[in-house]
Amino acid sequence: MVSDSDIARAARRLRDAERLVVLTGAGVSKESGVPTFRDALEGYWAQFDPQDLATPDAFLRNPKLVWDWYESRRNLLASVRPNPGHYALADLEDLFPQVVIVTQNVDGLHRAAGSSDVIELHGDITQHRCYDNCQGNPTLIDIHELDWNREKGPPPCPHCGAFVRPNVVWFNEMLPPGALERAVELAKAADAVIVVGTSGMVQPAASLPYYARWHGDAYLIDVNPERDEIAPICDLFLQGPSGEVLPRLVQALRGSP
Ligand code: BV8
Repeated sequence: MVSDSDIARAARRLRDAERLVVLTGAGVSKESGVPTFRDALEGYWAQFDPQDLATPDAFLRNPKLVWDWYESRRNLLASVRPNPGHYALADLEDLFPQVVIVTQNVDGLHRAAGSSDVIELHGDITQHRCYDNCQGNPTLIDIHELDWNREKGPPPCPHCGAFVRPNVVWFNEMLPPGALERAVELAKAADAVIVVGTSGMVQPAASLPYYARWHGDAYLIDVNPERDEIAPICDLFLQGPSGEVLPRLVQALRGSP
């Protein structure tokens, strides 16, 4: 349980910040019921490692397997809601001139909670695009307008016939144009960075706190029930679940003189 004194200390150090960047990972959605990326997959999917499925090679090797995995994750998302941690991050916009959420998550829960400036580094699992981006990057496709034999896996692109795929960034794929560049500039210019719910193992997202550390004088806070790869370079480690820690932090910020 994070002490009240650490929460108060974080609030004191954040109070005068003007440019706040929040980097989130799968942990911030855990209390919404969304398994983290490194949680063991369940049921039929337990036999797979997400890192082996979230790749272009896996999709091209077995399009139906990968398509069905994303379909199962999208179906789960249809029943989940933002948790108090997402709402607390959205509330920060009332307390600071600039708050940008840079997320590795593909679940859309920050936007659903009301955050207005969200950079989705790894895309959005509820969107789909042509594998070849035949009409431009990205060529978004609304699969609800398509009629295809779902037993066969992904539908063909209505424009060019290539596979339709989830609009997410797979391993060994480039991040969306401009997203990483903006996130790096924001990290360098930030005067405070809060890192929430990430193991800090996936690049280039995990490098963002280092940009803030090396290129600026940002105050870095890490929120995670476990010590992650980012904690050692942070000024303050608030050890606990984000759904409990973040609302306490916002409450302290509202109450701080
Ligand atoms: C790229 C979308 C250039 C898909 C995802 C060797 C060394 C270093 C890097 C590499 C390397 N070899 C290859 C690379 C690059 C590779 C990479 O980083 N690999 C790593 C794994 C070794 N990266 C890439 O390929 C990236 N692209 O580099 O492009 C390039 C181009 C061409 C050729 C080469 C390079 C693209 C990476 C994007 C991958 N896509 N997601 C999908 O979701 O299906 S990443 C995936 O992992 C998710 O987005 C997830 O968010 C993300 C990171 O994981 P975390 O969010 O941290 O989640 P995790 O489960 O790990 O941790 C959860 C944390 O939450 C834990 O710490 C836990 O303690 C905490 N927690 C639990 N409960 C709570 C909590 N926290 C708070 N509250 C709680 N209640």
